[in-house]
Amino acid sequence: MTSQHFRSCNLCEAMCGIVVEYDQNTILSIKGDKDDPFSRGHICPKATALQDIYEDPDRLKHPVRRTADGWEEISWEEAFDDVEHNLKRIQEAYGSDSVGVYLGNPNVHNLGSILYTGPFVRSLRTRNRFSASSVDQYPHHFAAYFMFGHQLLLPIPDIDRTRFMLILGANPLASNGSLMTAPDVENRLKAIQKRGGKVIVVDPRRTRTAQLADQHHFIRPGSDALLLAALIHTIFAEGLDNLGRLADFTDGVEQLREIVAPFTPETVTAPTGIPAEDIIQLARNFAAAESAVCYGRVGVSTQEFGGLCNWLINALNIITGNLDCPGGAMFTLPAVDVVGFTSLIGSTGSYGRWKSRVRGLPEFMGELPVAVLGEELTTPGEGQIKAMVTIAGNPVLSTPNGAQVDEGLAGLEYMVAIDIYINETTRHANIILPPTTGLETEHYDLVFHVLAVRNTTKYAGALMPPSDGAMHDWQILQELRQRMQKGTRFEGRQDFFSRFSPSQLIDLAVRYGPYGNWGTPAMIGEGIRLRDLKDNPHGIDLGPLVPVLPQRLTTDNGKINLAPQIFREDVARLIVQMEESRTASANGFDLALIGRRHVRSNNSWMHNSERLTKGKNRCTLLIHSDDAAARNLTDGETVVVQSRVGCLEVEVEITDNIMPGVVSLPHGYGHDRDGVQLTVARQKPGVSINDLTDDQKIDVLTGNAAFSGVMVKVSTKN
Ligand SMILES: Nc1nc2c(c(=O)[nH]1)N[C@H]1C(S)=C(S)[C@@H](COP(=O)(O)OP(=O)(O)OC[C@H]3O[C@@H](n4cnc5c(=O)[nH]c(N)nc54)[C@H](O)[C@@H]3O)O[C@H]1N2
Ligand SMILES: Nc1nc2c(c(=O)[nH]1)N[C@H]1C(S)=C(S)[C@@H](COP(=O)(O)OP(=O)(O)OC[C@H]3O[C@@H](n4cnc5c(=O)[nH]c(N)nc54)[C@H](O)[C@@H]3O)O[C@H]1N2
Ligand code: SF4
Ligand SMILES: [Mo]
Repeated sequence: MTSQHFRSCNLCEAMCGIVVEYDQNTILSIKGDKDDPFSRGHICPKATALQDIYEDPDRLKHPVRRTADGWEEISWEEAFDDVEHNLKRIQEAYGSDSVGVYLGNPNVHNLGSILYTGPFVRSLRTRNRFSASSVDQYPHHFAAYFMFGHQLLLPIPDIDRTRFMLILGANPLASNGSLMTAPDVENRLKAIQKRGGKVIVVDPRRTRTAQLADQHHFIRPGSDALLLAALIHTIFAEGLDNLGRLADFTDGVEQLREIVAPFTPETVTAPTGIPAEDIIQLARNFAAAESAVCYGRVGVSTQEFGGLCNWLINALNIITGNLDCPGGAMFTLPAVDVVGFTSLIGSTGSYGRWKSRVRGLPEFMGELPVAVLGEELTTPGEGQIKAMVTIAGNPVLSTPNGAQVDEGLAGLEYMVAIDIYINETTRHANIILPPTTGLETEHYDLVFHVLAVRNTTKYAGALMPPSDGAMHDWQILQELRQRMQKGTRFEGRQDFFSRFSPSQLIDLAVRYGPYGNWGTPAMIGEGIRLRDLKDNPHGIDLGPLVPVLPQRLTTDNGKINLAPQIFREDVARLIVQMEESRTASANGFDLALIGRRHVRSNNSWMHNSERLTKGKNRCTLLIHSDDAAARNLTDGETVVVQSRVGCLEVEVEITDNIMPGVVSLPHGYGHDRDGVQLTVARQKPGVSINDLTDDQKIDVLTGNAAFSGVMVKVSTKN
C-alpha cells in the first residue's frame, strides 16, 4: 500500500518541503510538496538523492573497528568501551586538550545533533574544539557579535519585499541560498525584477545568479571590503545617508564616516577592478531605492577580509536605513527562539578566552579556527592533539591545506568518527560510530528557521525505522557524554538537555517561544505546541519578518555599534591592500584561485549518488580564454596547478565567464585516496582544491580560512 510522508529536505539550507511516497520500507518517489506554504512545491535535484543515501550500500550500519586486515564490525557496547577507554587514557597521559574535536556541516541540519553535541563536547573539557564554521560563516557571527551583541543575531535579506538586492560572493542559483533560507530562490529573485526592482551581482565569475541579474560586476578576489568602503564613502560624501528610526539606537556614525574617508571610488578601482563611475552609480542606486539590501556570503566570508566585509555590509544597510525594516536586512522571530533563549541566559557569544597553542589565534564562539588544526596535529610538544573526535565532518577535504590535516590524522594515537561513511577523513579513525540519517530521523530545522526569509515552523517524525540496533546521532552523543563523565565529579549528572528527547525539547521550546501559549512576552500568542506542528505536516506560516529592534540588541548599551574598535583597528590592513598592487605576484604565482558550487553536489559527501554525479566531469579548472591562450592551453587538457602548499593535476575548462587572472575549482573532491569506501564517488574522484589552499592564509581578524584568492600557477603537463 502506498503512503505519503511530508517533511523538509535536510540537505541544504533551503528547507524545501518534500512528499515521500513509500510502501513500508521502500521509497517509491520523492517530490516537492506543493502544500508547503514556504517552498510551494520547489525542490532541486538533490532531494531525490535522500533515497540514494537511505539505500546506499556503502553506508555504514554497524560500528566498525580498523584492524591491520581491514575494517571489522563490532557491537555498540564494544565500540563505546573502546572509545571511552582510549579517550580517557590519552587525556590522563597528555592532559585534556590532547583530545581534539571537529564538528562538520550536517550537524546543523540534524535536530538531535544540534541539541546534544554541546553537552558531549563540554564533557571532553578540551580547548581544541573546531568546526566547519571557521571555513564558512565565522565572520558573519563576528560582525553580529560586535555590532549587535549576539553572535547568532544575523540579518537576513528580506528578499520577498526588497526593491534592490546587491549580492556579493554568493551564488544562490547553485547553492540554493545560505544564511538566507529561501526555497525556490530563483523565482524569488525574479520576483524582485517583476515588481520593478533590481538585482546586482558582484562576483569574479559570471555565475548563473549573475546571468539572471540586471547587472554583474567582476571583482578581484578578496577586494570586496574596498568596494564596500568606497560605497559607504560615496554615500556619506554625497549626503545620501539616512538612518531613519535606527538613528535613535545606533552609535558610531561619525567614526564610520571618518574611517571610510580614504576609500574613494578612484582609489579602489585598481585593486577591485571596478571602474569608479560604476561604484558611484551603485552607491546612488542603493541609497535611492525604496528599499535595498546588501547580502554577502561565502565569497566575502572565506577571504582575507571576511570580518571587514561582513561589518561593512551591515554598515551599508544601516546607514541607508535598510536594517530591520521591510525590504532590507531583517531579523527573524522563529517559533523556537534560539536568540531569545540564549539572550535570556546571557549566552550571547565569546571571544578570546583562550588561544591556539602553535599560532596563538584567539578562540571565538567557544572554538578555535580550524585553519590551525593541521599544525596542532603535526607540531610536537606539550599540548599537541593526540586523539580526535570527528562528528559529521570531513576536514581532509574541507579545510585549508587539507593534506596537512590528512597527514596529522594519520599520525594520531587514536581517532573516533561519528559518521555514515568511510571517507577521506574517517578512514583514519580507529572506530566509526554510524548514526541513522536523513529519512530515519525526526526533523525540525532549529537553525534554518532562524535564518529564513519568512517566519515559518515545521516538524516531521522519522519516516523509516532505524536498521537493526542503529542509534541516532543524539543517542550516540548522549552515551559518549555519560561515559566521559563517569569517574569525574560530573558523573551521573544530567544537564537540561539530557532529561528530554529532541521532540520533547522542541515542544517545550515552541510553547515558551514567541508563538507559544507559555511565551514570556506572548508576542503573537497563537499557542503553538508540538501537537499543532504534527497536525500541520506541511508546516505553518507565521508571516513575513517583523522589526525587532532595538529590543533584540544585547550590546552593553542596548544600541547598534556601527564602528566597533576591533573592526576599526583592522582597517589598517585594508589600507595596505589598497596601496599594494594585488595583481603582481611573487614566484610566478599569477592566478587567483576561487571555489564554486554546483546544484547537483553538496560539499564533500554526496558524490556517491549515481543520479547526482552522472554526466560530464564537474571537477574542472575554469580559466579565462586570455589566460589559457597565454599558456597555450587547450580546452579539456590536463594541467598542473601549483600553490605554496601543494600541486595537483586537473582537466582545464576554458570560458569567458570568469574574470581574467582568476581560476576556479569546486571543493569536496579528491575521493581516490587509499581506503576510501565510496564506490560511486571513486569512479569520478576529482581533486581536492584544499590540497592547494593555504592554512596560513586566513582572515587575521576572525581566524576564518581565506580560500578566495589563493595564488597559483597553471601550466601544461608535459
Ligand atoms: N576550498 C573550499 N573549501 C571549503 C568550502 C569552499 O567553498 N571552498 N566550503 C566550506 C564550507 S561552507 C563548509 S560548510 C565545509 C563543510 O565541511 P565539512 O562539514 O567538514 O564537510 P562535509 O562535506 O559537509 O562532510 C560532512 C560529513 O558528514 C557525514 N554525514 C552526513 N550526514 C550525516 C549524519 O546524518 N550524521 C553524521 N554523524 N554524519 C553525517 C558525511 O559522511 C561527511 O563525512 O567545507 C568548507 N570547505
Ligand atoms: N548545491 C550545493 N548547495 C550548497 C552547498 C554545496 O556544496 N552544493 N553547500 C552549502 C553550504 S555548506 C554553504 S555555506 C552554502 C554557500 O552558499 P553560497 O555562498 O551561495 O556559495 P557559492 O555557490 O560557493 O557562492 C560563492 C560565490 O562567491 C564567489 N566568490 C569567490 N571569491 C569571491 C570574492 O573574493 N569576492 C566576491 N564578491 N565573490 C567571490 C564565487 O565565484 C561564488 O560564485 O551553500 C550551501 N548549498
Ligand atoms: S534546495 Fe535541494 S537540497 Fe536544498 S533543501 Fe531544497 S531540495 Fe533539499
Ligand atoms: Mo557551509
